[in-house]
Amino acid sequence: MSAEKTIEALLIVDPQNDFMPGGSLAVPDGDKIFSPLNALMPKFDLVIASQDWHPKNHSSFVSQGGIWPPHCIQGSSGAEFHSDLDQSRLGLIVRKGYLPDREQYSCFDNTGLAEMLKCRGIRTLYIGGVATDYCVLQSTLGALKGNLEVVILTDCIKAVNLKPNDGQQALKQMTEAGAQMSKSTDLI
Ligand code: VGL
Ligand code: ZN
Repeated sequence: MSAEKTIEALLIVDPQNDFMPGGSLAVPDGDKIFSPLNALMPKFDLVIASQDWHPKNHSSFVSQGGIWPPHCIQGSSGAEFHSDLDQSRLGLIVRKGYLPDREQYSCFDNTGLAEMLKCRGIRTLYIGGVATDYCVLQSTLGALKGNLEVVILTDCIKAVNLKPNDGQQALKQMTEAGAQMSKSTDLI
């Protein structure tokens, strides 16, 4: 008899051109996540990446009364994964934000991801990506609600910081909700 191995997945939130330096909604130092995340991929049973995937008239855009510049428009180069992401190990891609009237910051909002992970026996989800204060935060809260254990990779996330403390606040909120914090270097 062998002890049951915990099956673990890595979720990389929105590693897309528009969120990287030079993109339309650039997250400062966003591209620094790739080197540690690529190095971690081989350790996981499943690597998932999400894609913000908006129609041209998405309600989050300033033109529609929202707060964001147009970003991650379906089929545009800005919506593509950044070239530094090692796509060879992606086992699953989750798209969100494709309905015009729905914000969908969370990868677990109406995507079926929690059920899918459960079907594959995954109980622990490591999370990196952008942005700490929006999609990483909301995806973490969604994963915890779905009864997954969550470990945030603190050196593999970057914040937009519309207000200077938003990233710090998000870390606090995720911790209080039950997420663990770890550096990727502690896992290798
Ligand atoms: C995001 C702002 C707008 C994110 C997505 O991926 O965190 N932020 N859309
Ligand atoms: Zn968006």
